[in-house]
Amino acid sequence: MRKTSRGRSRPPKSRTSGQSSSPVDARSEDRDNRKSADLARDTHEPGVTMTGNQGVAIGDDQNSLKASPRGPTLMEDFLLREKITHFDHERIPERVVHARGAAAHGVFKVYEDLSALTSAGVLTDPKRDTPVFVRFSTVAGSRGSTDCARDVRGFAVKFYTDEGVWDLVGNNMPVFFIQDAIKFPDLIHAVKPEPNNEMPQAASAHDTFWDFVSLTPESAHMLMWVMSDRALPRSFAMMEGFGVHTFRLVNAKGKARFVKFHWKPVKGVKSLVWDEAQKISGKDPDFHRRDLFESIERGDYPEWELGLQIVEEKDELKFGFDLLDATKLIPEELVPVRRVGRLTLNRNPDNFFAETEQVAFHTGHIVPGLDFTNDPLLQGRLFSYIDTQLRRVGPNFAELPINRPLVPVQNNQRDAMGRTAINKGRVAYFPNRLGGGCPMHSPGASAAFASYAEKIEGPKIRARSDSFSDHFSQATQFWNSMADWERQHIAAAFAFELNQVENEEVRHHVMNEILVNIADALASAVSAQTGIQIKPVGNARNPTPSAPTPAGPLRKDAKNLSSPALSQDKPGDTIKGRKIALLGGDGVDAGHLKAVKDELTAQQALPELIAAHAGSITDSAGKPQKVNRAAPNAPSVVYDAVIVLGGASAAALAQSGLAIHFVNEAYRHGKPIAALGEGSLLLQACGLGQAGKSLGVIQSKDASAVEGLIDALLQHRFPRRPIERVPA
Ligand code: HDE
Repeated sequence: MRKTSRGRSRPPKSRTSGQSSSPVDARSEDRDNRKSADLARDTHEPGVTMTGNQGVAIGDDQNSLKASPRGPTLMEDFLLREKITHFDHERIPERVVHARGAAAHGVFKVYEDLSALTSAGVLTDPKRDTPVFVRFSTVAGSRGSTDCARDVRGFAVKFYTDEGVWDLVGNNMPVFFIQDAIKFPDLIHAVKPEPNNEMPQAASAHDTFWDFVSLTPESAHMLMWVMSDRALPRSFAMMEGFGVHTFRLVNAKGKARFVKFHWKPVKGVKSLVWDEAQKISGKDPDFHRRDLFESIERGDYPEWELGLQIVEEKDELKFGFDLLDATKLIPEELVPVRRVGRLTLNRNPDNFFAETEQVAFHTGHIVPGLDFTNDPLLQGRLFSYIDTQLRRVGPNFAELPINRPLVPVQNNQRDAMGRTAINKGRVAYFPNRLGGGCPMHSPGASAAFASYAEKIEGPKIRARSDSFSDHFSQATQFWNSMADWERQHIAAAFAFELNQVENEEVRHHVMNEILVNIADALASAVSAQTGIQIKPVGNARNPTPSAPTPAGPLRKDAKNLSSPALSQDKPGDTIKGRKIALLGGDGVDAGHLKAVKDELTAQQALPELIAAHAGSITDSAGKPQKVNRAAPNAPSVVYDAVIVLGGASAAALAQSGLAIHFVNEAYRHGKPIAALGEGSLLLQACGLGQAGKSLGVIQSKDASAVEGLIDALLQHRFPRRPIERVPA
């Protein structure tokens, strides 16, 4: 009677609904993915006959057992109790930070043998496909919050290597707010919703956050990143990833070098704008996870290259900042990023809870060939992650299918809640004779993990190195590296946040202890938008007198530092995966519609026809055309560009408030706009008839404007448009 099949749970059909041929490849790739095969052992089909948890068949799951049809429910009803109590226990504690996330399976492959640098198999064997599971997240919001909050994004990669699990638990920004782990609970308490009223959700724009950072000048550099558009990624696939800390690579001879890890997105680094992000948070709070899920389903696999910045040990102290200080980055212009391998995400999880929620990352999951440094933030994380997994997932978290390594786990750790292994034998200790000495130390020295024998000498002391005290030079460097429009966005973001802060003293201190020390132009732009006066406190050498860990002297060249690699002001080379709204209606020009769809689909972009209602419309040739979304369900904020099609539908669109708002809003957010033939009527109704190509507005009598639109989409956005008077 009990008929639960234990094969892969995914019916092949659900993977072939995409537009490209790649899902077929996905399935064959997937069969070769050893972690997918491993997970298949625990993946279940729904089965045909319903049973209880003990396997007994259930005949009625809709009525509880009662003393007569209108009588009380009986305690005897073991099926009711089993179902309800299991339901009551369905949740585990959400992550204290990074609660909201989305994840995918994939594979990593190194381009060439890096054994000169490391003995880690994942980085030395170019033939090896290492399965990975990658989870992206926001930091401050709770599990049900929005994807598009202004926030850092987590970028956590679990590599299932042949030598054990390696977790690279990074972010989409290369630096962090604080230098020492002991400050982390304070930072998080400050940024999370305020404890008296649990507001605001998933936002740093409130008093406690700015109070904390105004007294924590080491956060200045990271503040620049989170106030920049990097905090508003267009897609997970369009953001960089960073290991943040300096790690070590160690080769088979025991020679160590410092390394910074980077993930470089193949689609380039592209962002939303703030007004758009806020609106998406209402219209589609799942914007990023939907984008990730759908792109994988259709075979547009997100990809990144792994980059390494290598620093020889002898060069450790040559940079003018400390490599152990996580508030500093190594400019790519000083140490180039060597691209060494490729990460491809090609399969969605089967079950969000079992995989995305229960995956347990830990900075201490590393393999031979890698090692830590003394970065005090990293050192603290080494305590925190194991602790949080024990609390959140339980003592046997490492046994769960998503967490277990592909290699056997053999030790004398035993028992505890939820244990699945049935360990045989009477021996659970080492050394032993009774078990033949097993499991014993790894005989091949190179196969075993050995900590790098760094020489450490010094007093036991609760202090911070002076080399960590320049809190502003790299914040200035970030500002100097930005394009004009990126600077405007940063200043506007600071202004937005500070305008939400009620306490005048906090506002004053952010301005006069932090912003004035980063850049005069930033301080005056924020001052103009917030009304906070620039009145420096303290003296120039020690500009943050009230901070417990005040700033030290700046670098002499601070004002001139710049790292052009940090700017997003560069065209991309693909429009793959961009969503383009096609505005039409009954009588839409059939030729336009076909030409536009063909051209965009050939570029692997995603054209969607939007009309007044769902179902279909009739084109100028009298043929029905499927509508992808009804206008009220299709906000412009979830599209990358808009094309107003020609034909009889255009006149109606020019009279539609919804259509006018759609185009105005797209214009305001810098999105490319094209009008074909009569479609120009809608642009005129928006007052955009004269806006030209240089502003990303393209008009043509025929369908040729679509080519201009594709060029414009490669620019991503037109942030220099005059938008002050745009009513959207
Ligand atoms: Fe985390 N962090 N963190 N963090 N972190 C967690 O672990 C912590 C830090 C990062 O998708 C927690 O499983 C401390 C830096 C990511 O599951 C917790 C400190 C960076 C994720 C924790 C930091 C990160 C976490 C919460 C200061 C970038 C999500 C739930 C020393 C390099 C991983 C959990 C996922 C998650 C502690 C700072 C990245 C509590 C104490 C710096 C991507 O252990």
